[in-house]
Amino acid sequence: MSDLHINFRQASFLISASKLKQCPQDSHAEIAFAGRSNAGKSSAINALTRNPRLARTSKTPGRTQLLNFFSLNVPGALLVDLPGYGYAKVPLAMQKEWQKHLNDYLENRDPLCGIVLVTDIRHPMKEFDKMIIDWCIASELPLHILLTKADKLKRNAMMNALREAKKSLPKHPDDLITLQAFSATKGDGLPELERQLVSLMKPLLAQNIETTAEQGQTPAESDPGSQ
Ligand SMILES: Nc1nc2c(ncn2[C@@H]2O[C@H](COP(=O)(O)OP(=O)(O)OP(=O)(O)O)[C@@H](O)[C@H]2O)c(=O)[nH]1
Ligand SMILES: [Mg+2]
Repeated sequence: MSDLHINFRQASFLISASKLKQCPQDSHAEIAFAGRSNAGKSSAINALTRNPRLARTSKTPGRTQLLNFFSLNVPGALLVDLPGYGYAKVPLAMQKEWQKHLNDYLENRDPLCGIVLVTDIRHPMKEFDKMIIDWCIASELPLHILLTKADKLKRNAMMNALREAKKSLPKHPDDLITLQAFSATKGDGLPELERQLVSLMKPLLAQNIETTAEQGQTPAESDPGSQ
């Protein structure tokens, strides 16, 4: 596994999808960034990849309306910027349509190996966040919670918010849920986020390399994903 070095700085835009069927086939380890509209998902991806122009960010909530896929340097390693949830100004019918596709993606996307839930540290764990947390526990999908915009709080308030958020989590298996304070603006918490993502993606990527080697292929030539 040691030659498998995931470099988040080598990320590039791959494709946008509005439904599961359009999602890329050659994915082997995928991490999706979920969260309420305007929480800071796209900004977190840009901070992680050190590319401020990679995912589009905006002061206008509801900016990301599609599932946007970004590929990393290791074949089959993808990050996904999910549409924000709960933006009231989007017509209800459209919100329902997004929700349907989002649910379909979460329920049926085989290469999905973890969720990063992005939530504002000043008012975390709203209804959508709780829904994602419950869903991850029920489906035993690893969840990493980013309490973002931590730069808006003083250190004590930040530590309190982190402690309170931890306490508010429902009962879950050890190691299934991790949690950290984060700031996309300042880059605080990046090493921890990187470490967490690598630990979620690496086993699947290594497994894919092994399987394709057994089949006498290079990972890039490998069979399309298990969609
Ligand atoms: N101070 C501060 N502002 C942030 C941080 N992260 C994001 N923002 C700001 O929050 C706003 C929303 O950020 P986005 O990254 O576009 O949020 P999003 O979750 O992708 O939003 P949607 O695509 O609408 O769902 C922007 O004005 C960002 O500049 C942060 O860590 N600190
Ligand atoms: Mg966005």
